[in-house]
Amino acid sequence: MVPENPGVAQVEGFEMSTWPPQGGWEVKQSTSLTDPLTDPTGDTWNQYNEDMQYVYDGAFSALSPSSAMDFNWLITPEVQLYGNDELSFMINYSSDASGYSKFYVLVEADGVWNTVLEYTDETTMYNNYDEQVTVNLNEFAGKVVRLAFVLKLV
Ligand SMILES: [Ca+2]
Repeated sequence: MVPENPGVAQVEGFEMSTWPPQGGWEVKQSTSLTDPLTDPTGDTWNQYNEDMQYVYDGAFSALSPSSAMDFNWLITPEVQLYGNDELSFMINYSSDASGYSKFYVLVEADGVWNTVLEYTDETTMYNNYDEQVTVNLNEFAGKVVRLAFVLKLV
């Protein structure tokens, strides 16, 4: 049995004074979801506070602008997962007939990235901070993982 989380939540609101956040956060790019990760060139994930409709709480958010090319990865530090851990986040994501941006959440465990959430259907979808997204991580209980938020813009 993997022990349950003793009650410790790791929270990131992107309010820091450096980008990416300290402690092992990384920003990478790739030409597909399975190609090697490379250091970013051009626009990609960044700390953002220019238009508050894209900030859920506080003064800042993490945003990947529509000018970003290829697959843009925002990767967390390593985290020890317990038996009952889950990932929760707020997102401002829109997909409609004018563009089908793709969004993924991946978990790296034992050296392999696993897709645990994907918004890839060419359907109209809005979640403009309307409701929290929660991802069950039971599959990775007991492992040390990294999580990645990946955006592929049109
Ligand atoms: Ca924030």
